[in-house]
Amino acid sequence: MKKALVTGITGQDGYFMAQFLLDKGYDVTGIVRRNRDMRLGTLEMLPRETVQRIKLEHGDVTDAQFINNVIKATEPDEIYHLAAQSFVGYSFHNPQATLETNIIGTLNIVNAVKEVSPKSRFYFAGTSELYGTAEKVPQDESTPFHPRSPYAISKLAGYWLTKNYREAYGIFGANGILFNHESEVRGPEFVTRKISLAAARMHNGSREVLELGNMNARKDWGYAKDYVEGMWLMMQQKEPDDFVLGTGVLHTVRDFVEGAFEVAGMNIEWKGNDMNEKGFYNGREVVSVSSKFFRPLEADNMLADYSKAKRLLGWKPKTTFEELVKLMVESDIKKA
Ligand code: NAP
Ligand code: F7E
Repeated sequence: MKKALVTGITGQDGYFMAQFLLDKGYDVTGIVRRNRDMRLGTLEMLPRETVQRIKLEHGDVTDAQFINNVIKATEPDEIYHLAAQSFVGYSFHNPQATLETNIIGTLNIVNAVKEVSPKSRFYFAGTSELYGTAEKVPQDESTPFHPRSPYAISKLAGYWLTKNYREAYGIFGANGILFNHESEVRGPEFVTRKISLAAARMHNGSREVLELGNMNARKDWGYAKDYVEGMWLMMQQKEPDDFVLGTGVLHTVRDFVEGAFEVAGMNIEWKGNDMNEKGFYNGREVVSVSSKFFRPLEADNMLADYSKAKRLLGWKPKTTFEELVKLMVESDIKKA
């Protein structure tokens, strides 16, 4: 039986990765941060019998000794390093914590692979944020990077650590360069889930106003479940390599709002521009713009060219933008 170690198993991608690997017959170990309530994040949304099949190790990826011990004891065939401070907006407020978790956490793992488990294959959760202000549209594996946030800078270091340990010590280190991927278990601070949750509450009678930041921001949004399969495929290749995963389709935050409210049975009418833009349903204000949610810098024009993944991994996204919006809002309506 193949063994996998997943960091960040209590996050969005960890939720889908854990199920994917269990379905493939892997023996799965997950790293979980201790908290006083012993909460398990997204894993709590899985059936209890599924969670019981996962071995949990409590610790922090910034703790080198802990990481060394777990990797030495487990000797996993594959390590999916998904743990990160992943919220771009927060990284502007707390760059130090972001860099510590994302850089030192990654260093600890590649170093443990080199020292105590050199046969373990390593996946690094890289991001389209590396492109920042993109010099070429769409972006592929050879597009130059220009990170525009402390988060993106931390991920650039992780990307290069993975490549450096691959080249210097021969570890199997694969870099996924993944564009935005969302789901029904996305963290509530990310814009798609913030919108789907608000649309669901309003569908169920709430009379709130949803405050958003940059409505013109355009993202290449896919479904997280499709992307974990791509991560796994990268780890089944003969040689470690870097791969872009995305959809190749751009939508604005405004498009997401319109789609989500439509699924909730509310057609939005827009009035005003820029900071004065507002969305109305039946004459009532339901969406407004607030400076609170703007960032000092935006990463723009990020559109995936995933042709290498398609050619070499046989990977392509299965879920359209419309299907993604629908499944998120319907899930939130059910839960609300
Ligand atoms: P997420 O939902 O924010 O999950 C992050 C996970 O990391 C959580 O399980 C969190 O644990 C854990 N974590 C954070 N700091 C830790 C630490 N110091 N020690 C141990 N665990 C720690 O992120 P996601 O959306 O699943 O993304 C997975 C990975 O892909 C991340 O590395 C992210 O940067 C990257 N990525 C995501 C996207 C995307 O669109 N989703 C795109 C490109 C790359 P707690 O539950 O304790 O907080
Ligand atoms: O923002 C705009 C915001 O926070 C998306 C992470 O998984 O994907 C994710 O990072 C866009 C940005 O995700 C609000 O300015 C407008 O342009 O949902 P987000 P993100 O920053 O793209 C990348 C690929 C990762 O690697 C990250 O880990 O939406 N936006 N109004 C807003 N964003 C938020 N959060 N809240 C708003 O009210």
